[in-house]
Amino acid sequence: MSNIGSYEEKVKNFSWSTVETELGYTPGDVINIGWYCSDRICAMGKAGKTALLWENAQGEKKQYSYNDVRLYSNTVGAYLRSLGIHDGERVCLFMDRVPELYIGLLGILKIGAIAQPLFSAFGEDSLWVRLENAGTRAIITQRKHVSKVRKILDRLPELQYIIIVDHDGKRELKEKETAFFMEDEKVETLEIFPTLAETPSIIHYTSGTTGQPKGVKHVHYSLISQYLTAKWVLDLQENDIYWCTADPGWVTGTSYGIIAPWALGVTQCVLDSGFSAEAWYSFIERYKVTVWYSAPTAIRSLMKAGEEPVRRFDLSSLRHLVSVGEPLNPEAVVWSERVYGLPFHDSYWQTETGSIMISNYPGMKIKPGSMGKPFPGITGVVLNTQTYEPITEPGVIGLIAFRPGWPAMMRTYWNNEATYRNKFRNGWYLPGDRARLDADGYFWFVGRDDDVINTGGHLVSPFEVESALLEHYAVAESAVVAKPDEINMEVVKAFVALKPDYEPSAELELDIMNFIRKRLSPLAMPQEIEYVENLPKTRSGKIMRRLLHAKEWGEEIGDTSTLESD
Ligand code: 6R9
Repeated sequence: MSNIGSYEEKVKNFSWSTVETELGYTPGDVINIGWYCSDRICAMGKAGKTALLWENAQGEKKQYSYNDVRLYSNTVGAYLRSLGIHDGERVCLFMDRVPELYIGLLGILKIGAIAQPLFSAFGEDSLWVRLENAGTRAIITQRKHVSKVRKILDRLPELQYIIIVDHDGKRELKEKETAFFMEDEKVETLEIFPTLAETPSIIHYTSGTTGQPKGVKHVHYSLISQYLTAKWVLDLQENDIYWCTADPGWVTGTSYGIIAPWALGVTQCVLDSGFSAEAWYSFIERYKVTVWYSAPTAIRSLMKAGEEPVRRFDLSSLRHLVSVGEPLNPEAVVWSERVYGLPFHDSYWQTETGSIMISNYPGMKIKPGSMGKPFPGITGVVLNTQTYEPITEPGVIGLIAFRPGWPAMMRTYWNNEATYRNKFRNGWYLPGDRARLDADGYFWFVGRDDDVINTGGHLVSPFEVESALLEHYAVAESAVVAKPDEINMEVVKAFVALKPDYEPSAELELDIMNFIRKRLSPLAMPQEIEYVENLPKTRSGKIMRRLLHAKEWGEEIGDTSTLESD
């Protein structure tokens, strides 16, 4: 029997206050995610239960009980406090998927500070923009990533501490650096900061079309949504071994890779290593994974690897599969049902929504290619693009919209209230995606309503890449668009006009690619660079990305009346 039971029944009788009661929370009380994910589970008699099974690429293994998570998150909290870090201050987590990242997040939350998880693959520019915007006070990192922080340190006056979790003493600590070992001490008691429902918990950075990345501000009350969605969509149960393949630098890796499973007292496992079909299947076999939350890019890569590796491993422990991040191709659903004997269930949400909004629920009929239906308690519709009124006829494309008010909804964009306000029309929150509804009320994703590139589930802003390209010595101008890709759905493509003294060459192309990889990240790196003499522009001088995009996707170009040279 699934946790949700009947979807229709749950929609009819829904109330968030039932979750509050289940979690022993009364409005106005202290609610602290760090405490809920560790101390409370121990107090429920599960101190000895395994919270985390961890393994890295070298085969090194670690295991932590809920009591370990409680004690070590206390250790992190106490250490940060000893440095003078207090509630409301931003502490960045900049690490590979090491245990310190997962447990550290709870430690930060326990003292009421705000956690800012960032991908360790970020280069110095991507890192700087986000640390500067958040006014981050401390960064917790690993030796291998310190050099990136050092490069930008003098441009970050508010950054006081660089906390290194694996300092080996071989190299001297430099200015602002300090060594910290989570497992050196078990701090039995830590005074939990009395965070309330609306106290900020996490800032997650996400890319938009224009401007710098936006810091999405979440609060401790988001726990209510994350707990229930994980219970009903991921169907997490007492004896599950859960594997969320997402990195906590991405919202999926925190909402459903740290908070939800631990608030439910479930055992989860983490693989700190790159992708290969064999490595993943052998991980599932070794840990007897039962619930698997992954992404379409990974699923497409697994499809490409074929059925032969599937047969070499025992995957019989699997019982429920869920996907997020991009459109899940209907073929992927059909394939997984045939090959694993289980279909992937699509789920749709965003950094801004904080928790799953639309999904295919256990027990509900899956229509391959559809995202499913809104989560109980969520009013989700498709709006007319002109009037912002809900569309009632099935099959008509419009904007996805939600009635605000669910617990995990972002509270604002950090230092950017104007952009936040602009996400609402007629009292609806607009995630910026287009979809259509069918006669049964299922949502079918159509596309984004902006130029943001979704590469393998990661959002890349063309603006950010264009800005970085301009810093390259040979680039005069550039336009960045999405290009279709079999595995990643979209990849970054750059059209580049060179400065007068430079000639196009393959060498220069590689140099530009590497420049972006180092400055931003491997994901933001253009997979292709096309040299052009001039970029198509409007009469007012704006680059017409739409034109270049249409060319890449073989689409109609549409209205070009404002094109400069027509
Ligand atoms: C959790 C997460 C959000 C954007 C979202 C949409 C796309 C996410 C999807 C999907 C089609 C799905 N997206 N899930 N598109 N089907 N099931 O992905 O957060 O990184 O903020 O991205 O990703 O465009 O608006 P985030």
